[in-house]
Parts: sequence; C-alpha cells; structure tokens
Amino acid sequence: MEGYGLFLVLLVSALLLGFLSVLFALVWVFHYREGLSWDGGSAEFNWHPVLIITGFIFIQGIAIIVYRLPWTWKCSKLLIKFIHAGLNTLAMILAIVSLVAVFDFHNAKNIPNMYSLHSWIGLTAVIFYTLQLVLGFAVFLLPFAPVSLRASLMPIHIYSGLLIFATVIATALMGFTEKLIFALKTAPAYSTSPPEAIFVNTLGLLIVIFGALILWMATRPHWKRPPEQNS
Ligand code: ASC
Repeated sequence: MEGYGLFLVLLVSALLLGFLSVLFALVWVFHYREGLSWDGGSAEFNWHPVLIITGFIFIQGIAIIVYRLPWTWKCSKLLIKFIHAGLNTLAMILAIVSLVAVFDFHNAKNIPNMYSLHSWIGLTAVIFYTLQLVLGFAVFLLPFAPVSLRASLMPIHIYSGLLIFATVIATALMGFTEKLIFALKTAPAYSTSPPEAIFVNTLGLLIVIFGALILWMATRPHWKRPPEQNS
C-alpha cells in the first residue's frame, strides 16, 4: 500500500473536481442558458453538456479507477468487475441520450449534423466506448474466455480505455469552444471575455485537471489491486 495516503488525497481531489464540474455544467445551463427540457429547443440541447460531463467524464473516470480503491481489495474481483461494467454501462447510456438530444435539437431547428471535428471525434469515441464495453463484457466478465486470451487482451483494454477517456475530455473542450463561439456571437462577444466565457473556460480547466488525476491514479503500478490470493 505504498503512498496510500497520497492516493486518498488524489481521490478526494478528483471527486471534488468531478462534483464541481457537474455543478458548473448545471449553473451554465440554468443560470447562463435556457435550462433543461425536451422540446426541440436550446433547453433540449443543454442536456448534451450536462449528461456528457456527468456520465461520460465523471462516471467514466470513477469506473476507470474502481479497481484501485484499497477498501475494495477484500471484495471479490467479480463484484468489482460488475461495478466497473455497471458504471461504464450507465456512462454509455447517458452519452447516447446526450447525442439523441443534440440530433433531435438540430433536426427540429434544421441545423446540419456531423460537420464539425467535435462531432466526428465525439461520435467515434461513443462508438469505440460501446465496442470496448461489449468486448470487455464478453472477454473479462463472462466465464468463457481462456486466461491466455484475457491476458493478451488486457493491455489493449487498458490502453484503449484510457485513450477513449482522454479523447472524450479533448472532445468536451472542443464542444465548449464551439458552443461559446456560437452562443456569444454578438454582445457580449466571446472575445470580450463576458462572465459566461470565463465560467465555461474554468469548467474546461476543471475537467482537464480531473482527467489528469484519474489518468495518474490509473497508471501508477504500485496502486494496482493485489493479485487474487488462492487459499
Ligand atoms: C481477467 C481478470 C484478470 C485478467 C487476467 C489476465 O478477466 O480477472 O486479472 O483477466 O486473468 O490478464
């Protein structure tokens, strides 16, 4: 349990940053924007940032580090696998609902779909996340795959999981920039740094720091869950 105290400090910091990011997303859409509803208007679009930040960033981040929580090491590995898969499934559902909100809003307002880099990378991330979940379920959770296959796929599962998580954060940053440029076209223009722009730029910073902490916690070898004891 080397540096276990530091792990807890990073974990609490990541949780605070995660909650703060969700709170910032809600303040953004309720205080600066049109709130939330499912009516084909801007308040429907607003589900997109709220659900992406809650599900695809915060919940996915927690799902990534769930094996590394020291108090779960005495729980069965299978239980932690179910929690890892369950949190990722919840994140996937929220991400898909958030995409439906955007497409529905665009179609209602005759705004074209899938032209921006944000949309290309974002849809790719959701598709690969879904593949990762289905493949992870089939190989690591169901009892059929031989240990040799599990062992050879595990480094790829870890690498692609971390790559998708980092890509989702980069995609969210592109989305913030796009939305601020679209929404703050005329007075107050984005270029004059109005309060909404400062607020959402800050939200972007919070999410980058959250991601940095999760990636650090997930990649330190000495914080790995100890191998199962056979006794
Ligand atoms: C699993 C599991 C592991 C790995 C290992 C292969 O399903 O629980 O610890 O795969 O068996 O790396």
